Amino acid sequence: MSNETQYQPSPWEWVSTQVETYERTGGAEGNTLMDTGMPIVIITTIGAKTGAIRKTPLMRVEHHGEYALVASMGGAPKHPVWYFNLLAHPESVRIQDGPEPFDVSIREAVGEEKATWWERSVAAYPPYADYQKKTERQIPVFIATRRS
Ligand code: F42
Repeated sequence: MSNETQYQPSPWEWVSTQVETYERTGGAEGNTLMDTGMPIVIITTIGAKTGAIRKTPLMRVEHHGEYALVASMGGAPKHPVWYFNLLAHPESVRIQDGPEPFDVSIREAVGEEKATWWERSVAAYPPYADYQKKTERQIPVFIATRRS
């Protein structure tokens, strides 16, 4: 059977458990990063290679109904795999921030727009600043806008 359109949970158990809890409770539980109390959202992407459905918790960085998706992965030297999923299938991205997921359009932030969203991201989740110091790569930021 093809993997296409099948959900493939993250191989990291703490991540797949968070997604499962969030979805089962419509965002009422599993809605923060561990015990930090800082809110998260779940994004759904399509695997660049497999075509499988991938679900990824990210910190909630929201401003006037738009969201930043910060590909920080704790300041690791490489981009997270979901970054490449976004590039490969930008038309198939959803966000869940509460009970129901919704479709979004995405664009990678550059220049002044990136600087503005980076500030918002660090305000929402201050460790992003440390993650950027830890790595030589520029941490990518996508902006996601709800599709009407
Ligand atoms: N990560 C962030 O980057 N930013 C955040 O703000 C963030 C917040 C956060 C909050 C809560 C939480 O539970 C996790 C959080 N994370 C955050 C971690 C995040 O959820 C991801 O786990 C992390 O960014 C790593 O993403 P990843 O896509 O690299 O995940 C790896 C471990 C993974 O799932 N690998 C899969 C595997 O099987 O090894 C492959 C997944 C995949 O999409 N494969 C593609 C495909 O085609 O299916 C392509 C495969 C390829 O090789 O290209």
